[in-house]
Amino acid sequence: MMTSLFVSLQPSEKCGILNVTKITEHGKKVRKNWTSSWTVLQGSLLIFAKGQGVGTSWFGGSQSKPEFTVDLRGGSIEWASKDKSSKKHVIEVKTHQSTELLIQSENDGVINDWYRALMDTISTHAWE
Ligand code: I3S
Repeated sequence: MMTSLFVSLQPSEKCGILNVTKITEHGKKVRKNWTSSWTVLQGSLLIFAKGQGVGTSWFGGSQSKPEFTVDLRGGSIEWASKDKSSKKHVIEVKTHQSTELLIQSENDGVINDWYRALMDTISTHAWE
């Protein structure tokens, strides 16, 4: 008899490499600093680590650690307008603490998947 193994991934759990910059921190505008970041969506948290490239060690490994984390509960996302960035495929993430980030990928399939996952997260993780 066959045994099936089901790996249950929540729709809001996702990881990959994205370009990211903060644009506002606690309501204050900050200078853009685009960096390539290993990005993890886990529960309501969006976690960024320094880009290590695909296939190298991840959190818990010796080479990569979380740099910055935002809680998406109470936040919102939208496609960034042209005045926010000249890049294409840019999502603007606003947190409840008035920190704003831009995340971007050159690949529209990749960024569309992130958009969906972030939307799912924001709509399913309400404040407890
Ligand atoms: O919105 P801005 O200020 O035109 O953003 C650009 C600048 O941050 C620029 O850096 P410097 O002003 O430090 O040279 C960056 O290199 C650009 O990437 C920023 O614009 P985009 O449109 O790429 O988000």
